[in-house]
Formats: sequence, structure tokens, C-alpha cells
Amino acid sequence: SNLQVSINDINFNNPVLNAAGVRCQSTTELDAILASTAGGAVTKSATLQPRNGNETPRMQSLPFGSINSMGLPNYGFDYYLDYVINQQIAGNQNLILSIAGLSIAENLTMLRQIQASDYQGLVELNLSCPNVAGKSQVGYDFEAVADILAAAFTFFDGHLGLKLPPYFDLNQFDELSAILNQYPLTYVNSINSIGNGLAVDLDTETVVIKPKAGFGGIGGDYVKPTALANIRAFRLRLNPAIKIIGTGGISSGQDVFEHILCGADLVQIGTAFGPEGTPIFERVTDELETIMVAKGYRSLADFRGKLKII
Ligand code: FMN
Repeated sequence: SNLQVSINDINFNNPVLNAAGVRCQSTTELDAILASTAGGAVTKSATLQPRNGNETPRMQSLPFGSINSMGLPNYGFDYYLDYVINQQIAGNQNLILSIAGLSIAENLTMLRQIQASDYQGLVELNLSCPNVAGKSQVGYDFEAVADILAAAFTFFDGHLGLKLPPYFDLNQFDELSAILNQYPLTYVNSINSIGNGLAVDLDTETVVIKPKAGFGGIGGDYVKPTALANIRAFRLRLNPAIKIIGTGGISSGQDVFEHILCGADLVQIGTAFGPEGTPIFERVTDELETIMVAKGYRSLADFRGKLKII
């Protein structure tokens, strides 16, 4: 079957990518993703300056997913911009450069540098990191989202996507979609982790991660229904030119199928990519193709967004 996806003329051989933050901090890790059957690679969210991130332990597997409070450890914006430009020179366009400035000004500075560079690929502005102490998730402040888009599109004419936190009230989708539809956004990526969850260790009667007194972002199976709802809710409201990347709770071909059925163009795997590593991309893609063959679908467009209600 044909698993190809094209976003603004940028081509992906299949729709399954890594999600920012898991096994994508170093060029070695990014090379491994590109050398696998993944449809493409997403870089660890960059801040302008390199960061060590939060104190450890800062990530823990849970029975149905993960909790983390990494605090954006990364090698700094220049490191990732250089990487994606070098890939572009080598002929690889299937990359996403993720940025997560610690302030609106820092995000605009990075976008200006991208605009001034030779990079012509996708850029993912992460407005949803829950794990930097003292910084709230911009994606929950709709005025701030409107302000940053208004400022960014005065000078940025590349391919800009937004990584959003999960929303839980249908009015939030109405309000935010009305804002997003005013701008030439390339895509929305839903969801980042469900912020500020908490897990308990029964034996020690403690939290399981050290930063932020144990509060951290939840990923994995726990978050799939929330991710599907966010994809579906945005697909029903955003103008069709704005594509959707589905992230959250994917560890099988069935999960990918469900994300696409709800409206996702591409998907990303975070938590499940950790323990399984790059073989997950081939497994999940094979499982997706098996489902498509059984259902008689030949391309992703045959079922994308076609979720039925009862
Ligand atoms: N999302 C980002 O946009 N930028 C990040 O730097 C980032 N770091 C993460 C680090 C870890 C260890 C984990 C588990 C997640 C991180 N995320 C980050 C969120 C994931 O990209 C993803 O949106 C979320 O975990 C839900 O997907 P999943 O259920 O497949 O894990």
C-alpha cells in the first residue's frame, strides 16, 4: 500500500515519526532514526542556549506509559539548526526542527534565525512543555498564543507547526481554532504530554521523579483517548490547509490507524520509542499496512479523517 504523505511539498515515505524528546537529543540518535524505516525525524526541542535539564530521576516508566520532568535538556539551538541544514544538503527533507524557547522573545529570536538561514523544512514551535519550573504552558494562554503568532508571521514565511498541550473542554477547541485559522500555519501537533500528573511508589510512599516535587508529564497508553479527542476536535474546526500531526499513546499500527482516522496526517511516537528503539517504526508500519490490507484501503487518504459517529 501507499503510505506516502506530503506536507507543503515536503515528502514523507510513511507517516510514522519519533516525537520530540525521546532518543533524539544527539546527532547519533537522530541519524539512527533517519537510518531506520521511520518516515522522518524530529529533533529534541531546542532552547537558544544548551541546557542540562532537571535533576534526576526525571523519567519513570509506569504500568501504562510514562511520567517525565526532563526540563528540556538539549545541546542548544545552533546544534539542531546545523543538523537539519546538513540533512537538507544531503537531500533529506523529512525532518522537523523543534524549538521551545523559555520566553516568547526567545522563540521569536530562534524563528528569526531560522528565517535568515538556509533551512526550508518544517519547524515545530513547542508551546506546551510542562516541565520547566516556574514557566507555564503557553498553549493554555490563548492571548499569548495569538500574540506570538501575530509577531512571528510579520517576518516568518517558512513552514511553521505548533506543538500543543491537550485540551479538555470543547470551548477551548472553538476559541483556539478561531485564532489559529487566522494564520498561515502549516500544522498543529496534538498532544504534548498531559502535564503535571503524579505517580506514587507504594513501597517507599514517595513520588517517582525528583523535579517539581514529583509532578510530571504523562505519556503512553494513558493519553491515547485524550490525543484522539484533540486530533478529532481540531480536524473538525481547523481550516483544511492546516495539517495535523497526531501524537500520544501510539505503540501499534492500530494506534496509528486510529490517529489517522481521527484526522492525523503524520503521527509521532514518544514513550513507546524509548524501550523499543528504532525497530518500533518498522513494526508499527507493518501493523498499519496489515490493517489497511484487511480493510481494502490502498492509501492513507482512503480513511484519513473519516471517523464515523453512531
Ligand atoms: N515534547 C516536545 O514537544 N518536546 C520535548 O522536548 C519533549 N520531551 C519529552 C521527553 C520525554 C522523556 C517524553 C516521554 C516526552 C517528551 N515530549 C516532548 C512529549 C512527547 O513528544 C509526546 O508529545 C508525549 O510524550 C505524548 O506522546 P507518547 O504518548 O507517545 O509519549
